[in-house]
Amino acid sequence: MEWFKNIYEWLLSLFWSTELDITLLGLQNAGKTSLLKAICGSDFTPDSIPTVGFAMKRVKVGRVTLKCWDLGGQPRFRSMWERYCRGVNAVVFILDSADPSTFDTAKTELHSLLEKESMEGIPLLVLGNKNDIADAIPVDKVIQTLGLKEITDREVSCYSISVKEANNLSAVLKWLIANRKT
Ligand SMILES: Nc1nc2c(ncn2[C@@H]2O[C@H](COP(=O)(O)OP(=O)(O)O)[C@@H](O)[C@H]2O)c(=O)[nH]1
Ligand SMILES: *[C@@H]1O[C@H](CO)[C@@H](O)[C@H](O)[C@H]1NC(C)=O
Ligand SMILES: [Mg+2]
Repeated sequence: MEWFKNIYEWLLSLFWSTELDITLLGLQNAGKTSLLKAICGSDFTPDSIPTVGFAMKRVKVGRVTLKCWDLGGQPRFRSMWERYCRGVNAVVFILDSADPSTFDTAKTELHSLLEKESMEGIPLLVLGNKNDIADAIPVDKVIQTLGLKEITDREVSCYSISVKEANNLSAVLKWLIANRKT
């Protein structure tokens, strides 16, 4: 539908013109790179940060900076996370909601991240990705599985999305524009 596409494009331009520093995290295979590509389109040209020592991608478009890396499996780089999360306007945590084998680790990683001093008060958006897959758990199950009700010290929201089908990507952009910590 043409009008729908235009609203999405209008939202995207509003998004890129908002001063935003966002960290996008999740386990490997959750859909981080796909999400970056989906919202950046042809502007997707990440720089890697060679001095960092772990695989972080950074994309800058307009007034938005998105920093992204895999959680899990690299505990010795945890101090780096502090550095790259400090002062961000929002944290986006993405889960593969169709892969139950990752749920426990995802919950542990998310909660240990939120304990970090640099994360204090930073709004959190949790995305249950791959809702185009029949087995994907619905949003209430994502909330339960990740223990999101236990998080009471900040703004938390959760959407069920599909990067592949572009389900709820508008809601993600709207949330980030409206709920960023300024
Ligand atoms: N079915 C489906 N597959 C997806 C979706 N998003 C990502 N994928 C696939 O999941 C795999 C991992 O995605 P990727 O973006 O590389 O995950 P990352 O490791 O978090 O960066 C790839 O094969 C993607 O094509 C989605 O919404 N639905
Ligand atoms: C959008 O997100 C809401 C809340 O997570 C969910 O109930 C709904 O099914 C999602 N819609 C689509 C099209 O994915
Ligand atoms: Mg990736």
